[in-house]
Amino acid sequence: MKNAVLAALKRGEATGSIWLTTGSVAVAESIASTRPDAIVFDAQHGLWNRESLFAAIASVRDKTVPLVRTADNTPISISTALDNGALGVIVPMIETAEQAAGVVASAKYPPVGMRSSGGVRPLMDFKKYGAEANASIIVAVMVETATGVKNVAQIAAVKGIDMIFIGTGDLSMSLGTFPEYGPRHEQQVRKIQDACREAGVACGVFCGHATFAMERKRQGFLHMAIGDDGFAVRLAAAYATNMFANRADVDEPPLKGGVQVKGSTVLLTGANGGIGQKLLVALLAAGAAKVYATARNPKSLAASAKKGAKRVVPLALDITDEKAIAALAKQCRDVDIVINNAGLNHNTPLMGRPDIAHARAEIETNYFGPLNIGRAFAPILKKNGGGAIVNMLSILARVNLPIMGSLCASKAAALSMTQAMRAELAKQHTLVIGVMPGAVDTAMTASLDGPKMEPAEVAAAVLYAIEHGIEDVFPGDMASGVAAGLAMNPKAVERDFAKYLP
Ligand code: 3PY
Ligand code: MG
Repeated sequence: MKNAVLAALKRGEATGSIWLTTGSVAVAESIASTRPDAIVFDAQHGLWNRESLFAAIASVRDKTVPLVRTADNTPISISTALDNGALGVIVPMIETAEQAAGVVASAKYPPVGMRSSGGVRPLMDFKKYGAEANASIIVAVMVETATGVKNVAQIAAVKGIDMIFIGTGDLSMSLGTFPEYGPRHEQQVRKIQDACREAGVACGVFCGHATFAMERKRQGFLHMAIGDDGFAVRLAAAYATNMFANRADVDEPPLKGGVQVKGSTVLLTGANGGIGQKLLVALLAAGAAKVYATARNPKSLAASAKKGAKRVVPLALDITDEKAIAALAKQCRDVDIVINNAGLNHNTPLMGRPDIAHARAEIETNYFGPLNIGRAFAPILKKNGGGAIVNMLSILARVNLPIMGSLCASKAAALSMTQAMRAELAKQHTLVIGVMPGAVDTAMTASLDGPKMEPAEVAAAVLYAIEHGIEDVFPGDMASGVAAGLAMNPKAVERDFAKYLP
């Protein structure tokens, strides 16, 4: 009988478990497919019964190590778990060495203990099972009360205990530190760990999430609860529901709507670019009263201005020129909506360049440019009732594509800036939008292969976001797919993008 978690404990290597409370065989099988080191069926607080546990263990045991946190420390709770095929028990609320010795007796066959022989699974090949079980099954007890901590040295010294597992929730209740854990709680946790070290017994701890479990691993704990099924299901559902409802949390009020484009005055930078031209067309079609359309060379806007009759005001602007931005803000006092669309992409890597000239130029245009425009126009927007600022970012603000690494870094800076602008300008009711498209079919991406979305689609998504108050916009299937991937498995997305090297 192989037990990879027991072997790891003996080698002093840390493992992690997902705890299952929903009592669902389907959820158990699905979670096992993610290959955690162990799955802990929680029979103390979870919905498992004898039959569902039997079926669930069958559905996971070829992929992971099935363990059971028993309902309590009675022989029947312990033997039910083991007879169902669990490769270990984690017995809750142990406070004395006597109780710990009782757990060992219930979990081990004679002559070591007094576990009764039987059970559907063990009897399928009892000769083998009976011979191997005592040495292959993990016997863990939970210390999770002040009394348990007081007696932890004696508990750890009980022969046959493989691990003491700390229930941090109950411990904090018992110590009176709940809902904060705090230094007193941590002191007790470390006291348990020290006693385990002294006795040569493994120490595990409940963590709840993987980042904290990594910290506990660094601190020398050997088994961590790293997540649970209730949380996993809720997390994925909440991500989907909240994203779709354009809110951060179920308790947030529904979205209030955005800023009307019809009748508004808009400042649009980079109006002669691939997306800029389509934004201009879309703004006019939606009834914008006036669009200050800027470009470094305003002559390039002549045709658009003509089509827009008197509603388009073409202006020269280099967005890296602070003085020009200040002069523009003096001239355009009636702006309601600012669209920071101008951008620069040298399509070059960060490391494989002779110098940082491209990186610096992209930061100037993609970060300091919109920042200066935002700072210059925020007072105007405030005076005009709040309005909106739209920052044209890229999905590459969220993950770096090394063939254009410096562009990505500048967009990441601009994304962070967008969050700060949003926070600071909330009190003046300015809606701040970050637009993160994938590859768009413009001159900027001419050298790139692969699918690209139409600039008109991006423009449509921007106008929709302005009018509906959507803060984070992922136009198109590429961007929205990457955003979903980043929410689920950011490392996998990073590794995938890392393949695109110069
Ligand atoms: C606790 O934190 O008390 C536990 O038992 C973990 O489920
Ligand atoms: Mg507990």
